[in-house]
Amino acid sequence: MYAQMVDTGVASLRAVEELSPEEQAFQERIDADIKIEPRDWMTEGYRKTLIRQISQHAHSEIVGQLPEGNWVTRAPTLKRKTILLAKIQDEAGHGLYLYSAAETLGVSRDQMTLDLLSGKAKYSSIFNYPTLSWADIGMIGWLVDGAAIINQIPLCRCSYGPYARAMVRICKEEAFHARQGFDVVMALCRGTPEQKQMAQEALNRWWWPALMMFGPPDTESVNSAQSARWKIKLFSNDELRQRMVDQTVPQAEFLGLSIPDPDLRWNEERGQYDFGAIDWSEFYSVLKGNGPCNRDRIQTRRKAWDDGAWFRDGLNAHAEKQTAKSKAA
Ligand code: FAQ
Repeated sequence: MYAQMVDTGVASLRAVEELSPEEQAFQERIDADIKIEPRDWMTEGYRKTLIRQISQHAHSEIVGQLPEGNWVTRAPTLKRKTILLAKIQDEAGHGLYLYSAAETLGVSRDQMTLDLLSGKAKYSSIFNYPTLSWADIGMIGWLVDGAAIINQIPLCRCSYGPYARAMVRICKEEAFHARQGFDVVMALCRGTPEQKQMAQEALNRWWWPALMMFGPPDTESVNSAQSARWKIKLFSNDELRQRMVDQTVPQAEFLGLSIPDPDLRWNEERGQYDFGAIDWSEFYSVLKGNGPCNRDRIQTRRKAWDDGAWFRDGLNAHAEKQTAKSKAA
C-alpha cells in the first residue's frame, strides 16, 4: 500500500540516503513500529503534518456538532433527543482530546482556533452541508460516523502516541454513533412511505459528500506519500473510500434504499463494488469556502469565540493571581 501511494508520484519523497543521520534514526524508529512521544526528537515536517491533521480533525469534531445541533429542539421523541444530545456531547469530548493531543506538539489551543477562524486550518468538507430533515441526522450517524470509523480505526495504530491513544476512545464512541444513525434510518424505512421517502432523499443528499470525506483521489493527494512513510496514514484515501462503499451498499440493500449511483455494481473479479465518478469540482469548491454552509459554520464558531472572551480573560486573570500567590509563598 505504501509503495502504491509513493507510485502516485504526487509528492516526491527524499531517498533514505538523503536524510540526515538524525532523520534516518527517526525513520528507523517509525519503521520498527516504536511510537513517537512528545519529548522524542522529531523532524519539523512530522510535527507540522501532525499539527495540521490533528487540529483539522479536532475542528471537524467541534464544527460537526453544528449540523446535528440544528435538530436538538426538533428531535421526534424525548428518547431520540436524549440520544442526540449525548452524541453531540461526545463530539465535543473528541474535539478536546484531539486539541490536547495537538498541544503536545507545541501549538496552543488559542492558535489552533485562530487558524480555523482565519481559514488557514480546514475542517471536514462534510460539515458544510445542511441538515434539512430529521432523516439527515440518521445519515450523519450512519454514513458520516461510518466513514469516520473506517478512516479512524487505522489511526489508533498511527506512529504518534498521543494521537493513537486518543483515537482508541474516540473510535469506541463513534461506533455507538454509527449504530444510532442506522437505527434512526431503519425506523424511517420501516415507517410510512413518506418516512421512507424522506430517508431516500437524505441518502441522495449525503452519499457523494460522504465519499468525499476520505479526501482527494490518491493521484491528487499531496500529503499521502510522506504521511504513509511516517505511518500517520496507514491506508490511502481511495483504499478507505472503497472500504466505505463495500461496507455500506449491503446495509442500504437491507434498508431497502437505493444508492444514488447508476454505475454502482459488484465486480466479481475484484470482489469489490465498482462505483461512479465523484464530482471532485464540488469537493474543491467546498474546500475553497463555497459549500452551502461554510460561511454559517465559521460565523458560528467566531461568535462562540468572541462570546467566550470574558470567560477566557477571567481564567487567565485567576491563573496569574494563583501564580503570583505561589511565588510569594
Ligand atoms: N475535508 O493530501 P490529502 C468526524 C484536504 S471527523 C476538508 O489527501 P491528508 C466525526 C487536506 O487537508 C471527520 N479538507 O490530505 C464526526 C489537504 O489540504 P491541506 C474528520 C480535506 O491530510 C462525525 C488537501 O485536502 N476526520 O467526522 C478533506 O493526507 C459526525 C489534500 O488532501 C479527520 O480529520 C476533507 N474531507 O488526508 C463529528 C480524520 N480531505 O491540509 C460530528 C483525520 C482532504 O494540505 C458528527 N484526517 N482535505 O491544506 C485524515 O485522515 C486526513 O487528514 C484526510 C486527508 C484523509 C482527511
